[in-house]
Amino acid sequence: MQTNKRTLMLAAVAGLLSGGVRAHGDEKHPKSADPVQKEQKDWGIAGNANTARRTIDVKMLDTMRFVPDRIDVKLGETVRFTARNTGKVMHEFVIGTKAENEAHAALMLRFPTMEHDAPYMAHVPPGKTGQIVWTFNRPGEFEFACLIAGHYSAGMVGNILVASK
Ligand SMILES: [Cu+2]
Repeated sequence: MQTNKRTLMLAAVAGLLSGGVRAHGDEKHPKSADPVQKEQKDWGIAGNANTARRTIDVKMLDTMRFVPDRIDVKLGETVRFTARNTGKVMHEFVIGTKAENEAHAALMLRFPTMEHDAPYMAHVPPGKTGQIVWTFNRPGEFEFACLIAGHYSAGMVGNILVASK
């Protein structure tokens, strides 16, 4: 199945990316490659749409910018993101740490046709809207980024600040 293939590939990528940054070994490892399984990430966890009280609309532009490019959320908040591609080329909305996104973007530059999918990313064709529901249960500064080859380095990135109070 294509979904499983993608998931396995992503798992391999995630393994590569997270190898050097794990500070402790308490992460739960999923037993299967079920794409709907919720896995705790350093930047939060997949959220339930029915607990999202806030929707944030983000535009994705061919000028390699997100509008807005800065989002403040509260610790524990579940947010529904609607990522609208108002341009003419494919864009992505990927939530992560700066380190994770940088490593992932570098990988996408080397393997531009690599398919990837996860609950914290949306691939949005021109004129379409993608949706992510994410629970920010870890405080800190994170990013949302487009990891299409060349877009991240062109500045297609925004900041998410998760305040602990
Ligand atoms: Cu893009």
